[in-house]
Amino acid sequence: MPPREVTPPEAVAVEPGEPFKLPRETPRVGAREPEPTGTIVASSTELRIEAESTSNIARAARIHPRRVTEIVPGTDLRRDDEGRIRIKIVFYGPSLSGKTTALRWLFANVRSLGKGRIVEIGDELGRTTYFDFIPVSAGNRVVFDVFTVAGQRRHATQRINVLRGVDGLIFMADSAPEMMNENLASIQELRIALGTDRMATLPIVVALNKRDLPNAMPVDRMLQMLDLHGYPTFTTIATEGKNLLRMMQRMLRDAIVFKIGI
Ligand SMILES: Nc1nc2c(ncn2[C@@H]2O[C@H](COP(=O)(O)OP(=O)(O)OP(=O)(O)O)[C@@H](O)[C@H]2O)c(=O)[nH]1
Ligand SMILES: [Mg+2]
Repeated sequence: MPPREVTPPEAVAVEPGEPFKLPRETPRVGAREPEPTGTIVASSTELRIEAESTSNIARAARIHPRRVTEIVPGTDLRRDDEGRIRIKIVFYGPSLSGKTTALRWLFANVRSLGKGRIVEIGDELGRTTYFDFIPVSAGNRVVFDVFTVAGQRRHATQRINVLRGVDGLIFMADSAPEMMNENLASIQELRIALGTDRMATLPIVVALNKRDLPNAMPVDRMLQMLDLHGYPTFTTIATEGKNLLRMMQRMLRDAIVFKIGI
């Protein structure tokens, strides 16, 4: 059966720092100057984020344009005290898209890889306030440091800081139509924070999560709106673990090939 077409919601006005709400009667575009916090701002006509403050946060977080050595496999390796190569994987995406749920599932269910302790820095409602983290080892040569970011708009600084030194990125979008604005804002922020050269060369895998929702947006429509056609894409249900392992295997493989060249 062809996917049912769902009309995405119009972008709506959101005050800086305020949680996302569905359309107001009167969009308050430009009602207040955005505060210089890197906060994502959506407007009724276009979705825009505070580009300058996002770039400033990225600069402060020392996310520089890629150096040539970084794109030549095997030339920019980080090793720990035990001589193991460390590869950093980051789950990025808007709040509530399922990043922590996916990491918890992988932590609980993947037996073939050695895992350290899971670290979650979140609030009492389970929303990440800084990051979640697990080290995952593949043999005794490589350790993947797997992080999730804090997706809430107000945690832009923490989120962008986690991107420093990223070697592989999973962009986890929410398939709920009413979350499309959040997905768009998040990918825009990511593009600004990483810069176009890094976006073009970094191994990136797309996870379209919450595919169990009866009104999940059609895959093609999501990829087109987010301009993510061409990346390896997985439809996932993080609460059930559906496709998470396949998605993760692809991410680890791409990151290792990119980083080490094997
Ligand atoms: N229906 C459905 N719910 C999901 C799925 N994945 C996650 N959820 C639910 O979505 C909510 C948010 O999940 P989290 O994993 O905490 O989201 P997050 O992306 O870590 O959010 P932040 O930490 O704020 O960035 C939880 O109630 C999850 O149970 C899914 O595939 N389907
Ligand atoms: Mg989380």
